[in-house]
Amino acid sequence: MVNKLDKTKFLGVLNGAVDQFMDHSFTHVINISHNDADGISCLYIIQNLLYKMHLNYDYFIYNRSVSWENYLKGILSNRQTDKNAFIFTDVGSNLKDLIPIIKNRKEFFFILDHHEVEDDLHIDDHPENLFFINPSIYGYDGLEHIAGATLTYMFARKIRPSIIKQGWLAVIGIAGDSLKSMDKLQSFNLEIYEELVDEELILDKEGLILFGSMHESIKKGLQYSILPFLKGFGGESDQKINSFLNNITINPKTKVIDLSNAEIKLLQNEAKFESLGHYTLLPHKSGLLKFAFEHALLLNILCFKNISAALSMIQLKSITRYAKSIYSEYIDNLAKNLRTLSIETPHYETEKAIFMEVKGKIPPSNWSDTASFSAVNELFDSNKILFLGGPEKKSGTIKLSIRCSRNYLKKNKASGVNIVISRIKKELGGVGGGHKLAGGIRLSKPSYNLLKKRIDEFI
Ligand SMILES: [Mn+2]
Repeated sequence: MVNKLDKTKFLGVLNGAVDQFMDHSFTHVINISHNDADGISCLYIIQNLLYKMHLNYDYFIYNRSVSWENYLKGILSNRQTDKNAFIFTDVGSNLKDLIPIIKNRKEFFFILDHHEVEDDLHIDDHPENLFFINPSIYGYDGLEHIAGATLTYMFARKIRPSIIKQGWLAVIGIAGDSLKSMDKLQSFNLEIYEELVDEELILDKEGLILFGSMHESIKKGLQYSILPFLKGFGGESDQKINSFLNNITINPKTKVIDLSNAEIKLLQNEAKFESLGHYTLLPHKSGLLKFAFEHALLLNILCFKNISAALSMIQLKSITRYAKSIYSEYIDNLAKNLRTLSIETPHYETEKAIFMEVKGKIPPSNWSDTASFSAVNELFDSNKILFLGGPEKKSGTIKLSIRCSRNYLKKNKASGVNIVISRIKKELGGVGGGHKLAGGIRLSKPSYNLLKKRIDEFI
């Protein structure tokens, strides 16, 4: 669904929902949010709002792996009252499944989401107890213009302006979802960011961008930057990086953020890359957690490993030893995997697709993230779709992570990853799905061989 930008209409719907939420004087509110950095940021914004409003609340995390029907079965109570409300944040806009459930309930439902709406359901058909706020319907791009946490922050701030103090959470959501330096923000993300900078609630800095390792020394920065991934440095040995830096007379122990302008210039010239931009510091935090991008990345990693650790990290001023070790291990693996991938030549390539068969070279549990970051870093021809994977023992199938770059999407609006996956499933079977930029599929070995032959028909 591609619509013309309609700011007035979107803000009208947002304000309407805000008025309804304030007028109803609910007694109990349940927030359901997504298990990633953006979702957890939404959760804390809503919790702060409800606390300020002296409302009782509960929260649940939804990882979108079960159907809404099964998930909500465990949450919806037999006793229904219109004094209760649900707020769904960043959990997708699966109205086809949700509306039949909501229609039969007395509670009010507020859905705040920035994911693209797949089902073509008319807003006029919505039940009266549903308030559906999704800027993508009004032409906004959920990845570029408005994070889930940005939308949630806008909603909460209209109800209690003092929520601005929790605005840093929106920046965590933006950093976690957009994977871009802060000079590239647009639209509502940019609007709220500028206000938070003006209010000195966050600090905006300009410098060398080595995301993933902004809190580290320049030696570790080069070695473990995942955005950009620096070919020839990323995942390489200590000795190689140290001798490079010593040769150009930069102390390997200098912190990335303490490099002088002259040192940054020298480094970029000698290492042949360009990576200047803006990053955010959170004044009330220290160490790794002071860096918005790294804080968000840590939340995204912990969400898969240990959701309670992720939730507690929001409230902590400095990182725990446990979280630090998980973070280091993740970054170390990712940098090494990206290195492996960047020195491999494609195993099979067509006009429109690249296949990388990485079994034995990259552990299967890392396939998805390696594929994602290789797409974000454009380690491959960005005019092609990447299929990364190989045989998976436990399912006896070929498991593929499928990615394209944002540049690819700009040029090929009609065939994002999700569309390619549904065409493959229709012709060759298999299980899988995804969104525009990323997805995955499991296929039988014969189907996989056919896929390689016929891939350009599906793209
Ligand atoms: Mn999100």
